Amino acid sequence: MKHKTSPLNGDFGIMIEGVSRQDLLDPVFQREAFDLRTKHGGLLAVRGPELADTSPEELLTWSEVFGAVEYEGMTAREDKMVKGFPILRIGNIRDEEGNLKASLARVPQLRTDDDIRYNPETRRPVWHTDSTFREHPPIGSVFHCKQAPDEGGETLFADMRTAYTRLDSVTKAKLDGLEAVCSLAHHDKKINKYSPDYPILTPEQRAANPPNRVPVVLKHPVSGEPALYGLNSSTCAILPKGEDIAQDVLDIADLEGDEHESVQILRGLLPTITGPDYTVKWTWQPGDIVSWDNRCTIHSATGYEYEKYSREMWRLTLLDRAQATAAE
Ligand SMILES: O=C(O)CCC(=O)C(=O)O
Ligand SMILES: [Fe+2]
Repeated sequence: MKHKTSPLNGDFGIMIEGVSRQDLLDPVFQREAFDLRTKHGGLLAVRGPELADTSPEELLTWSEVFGAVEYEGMTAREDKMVKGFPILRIGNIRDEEGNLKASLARVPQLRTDDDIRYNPETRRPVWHTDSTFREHPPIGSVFHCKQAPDEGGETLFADMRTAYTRLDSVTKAKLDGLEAVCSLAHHDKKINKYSPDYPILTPEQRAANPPNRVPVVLKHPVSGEPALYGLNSSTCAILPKGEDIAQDVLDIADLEGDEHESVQILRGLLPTITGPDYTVKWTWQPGDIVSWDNRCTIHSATGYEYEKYSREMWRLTLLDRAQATAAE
């Protein structure tokens, strides 16, 4: 690679600097960037003076390097999408009438870097893997910054490959045999409990969205390396592989929003695996493009002064190419 590269935290995460818009379209650069991301635990940032002007087409081409871009949901959220593209805006920007043009979820701002570590009392930051409740969870995302707040709005990433590697062999063997039960109904009810405007699923929707099960230790299909996997707000129980979930456990999870105590086997690790040895705090500059791999990283948003600063991010979701083809 002829560009300057800087590791972000040991062997987790890598940044390539001096990247041009043309580089994003160059197959040789693309290949090298893909390999660098794999080697560095599934987290890659590119930065360069002209990247703030990256077009939707260029971003789409760049995203296809890392997976099959998802087009579903485009029409449902049209006002929050870059017109005509599978690109979701995230942030607090509004149109002339004052309507939000981006998907906004308010979360606390980091006060100090100590706040990066998961706090079991507040259950924040909301560290997660995206959408494991889906039958084919997305394999990653590409996130591009158009406008950044002067302070805050960082995205946090944690290294689930190292998190697994550093476990003792007894814990490893125990986790290897487990599956996370991930339910959309549970996820929505949990959010609804602290944010009552958030809708919960109707009984019909619940029936149409049964929980999805994912391994708690996922072997990465490209690198072959195992990583901890499957923890987010939809994770309602953790069970031995193949063991049925009792209907009453699922009902309590979906209808009351209460997580089964078995989830603690993963959640209990969070304070350790979101400590400084495992994490990257990415502070956005306009133009930055970060690509993360959901199969070996977890991430979290952080807040900023929502009335004072503007944040505009463009997000593409990546699917496994095999599944994306099968669905066509
Ligand atoms: O806004 C952020 O920094 C991260 C949001 C997030 O979790 C996501 O896009 O999946
Ligand atoms: Fe996310």
